Amino acid sequence: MKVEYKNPHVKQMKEDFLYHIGLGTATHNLPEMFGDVKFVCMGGTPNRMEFFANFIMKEIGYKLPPGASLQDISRHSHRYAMFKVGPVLSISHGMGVPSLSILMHEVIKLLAHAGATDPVFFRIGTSGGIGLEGGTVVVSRETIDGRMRPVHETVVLGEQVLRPCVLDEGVTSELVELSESMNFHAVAGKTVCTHDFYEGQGRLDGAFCDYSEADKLDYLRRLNEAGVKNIEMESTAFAALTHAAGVKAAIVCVVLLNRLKGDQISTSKEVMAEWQNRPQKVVAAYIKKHLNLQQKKSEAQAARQKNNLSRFTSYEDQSAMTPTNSICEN
Ligand code: R2B
Ligand code: URA
Repeated sequence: MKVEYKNPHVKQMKEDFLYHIGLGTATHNLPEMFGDVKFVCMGGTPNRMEFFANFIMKEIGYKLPPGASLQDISRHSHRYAMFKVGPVLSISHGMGVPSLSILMHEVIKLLAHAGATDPVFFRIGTSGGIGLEGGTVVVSRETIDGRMRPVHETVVLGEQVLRPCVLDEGVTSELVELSESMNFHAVAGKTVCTHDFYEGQGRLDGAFCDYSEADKLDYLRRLNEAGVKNIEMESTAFAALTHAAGVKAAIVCVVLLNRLKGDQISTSKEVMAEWQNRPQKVVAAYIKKHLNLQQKKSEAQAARQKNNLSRFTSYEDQSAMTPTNSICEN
């Protein structure tokens, strides 16, 4: 199915410029550039998403022309970074729901203008763990807000709008299965999305804090009892806006620390870099698996076509000899 934007006003516009990613219908041939996109991978930082683009290039055996290197397609916007490797888009979304939300509007329109079909969206991120040690990977089964509601709350024309957060169960289950075969600890569960890293996540080390350590632990324990595995800052908007657009989505995050034990993140750069690659490995395994399946499907289809053609040829040869005309082959 083609990606669609569900906004009648855009359909009336002569051209559409996607300001924050620096691409437009009048300035770029979007179908040629993005019509083949099947996997949209998003994560916080430009650096991590450039790393992922190079990583997935090796994993799927994608070859650039000699002398060429990956370019940030959105570099002129100075807002988000975007890399394309065959059918894979790797895009940084910045921190927090507002930043992700702007990007989602523009990426969904980008894919709709390009005529892309059936893309799967992934968020590959970092998070704080609830009772989980650093390095653990969490595949989100559900995403809820800081008040434990499964909704993305936004304000439209001065009114509160709540959109349901829905992740794709099939993609999520496959990611859980793939993560279980990796050489690191992986779990599945609920993810909380907050609008702040400090007070929003019950930290004691922000510039302001009007609650006690006991209050903080009480909140985190309540999350734990509700099946929450991690806390981050984009998942509700990601799940709700992909669902509203009718595209499949899943979330895989690594845990940087156990929030039941502390607030500060002081792990070394090297260890952190290895941990941050873990969600990338899970999503890369999914992409590889599905590209292989697609490849096998098209090979089988080509073989069937060849077979049918040769049967048709031999039928013509035979019919020249035997005057039978009621053979129906399909
Ligand atoms: C995880 O890490 C960032 C905050 O440090 C935020 O973008 C998130 O969701
Ligand atoms: N990202 C978050 O949002 N929270 C953490 O504790 C760690 C990473």
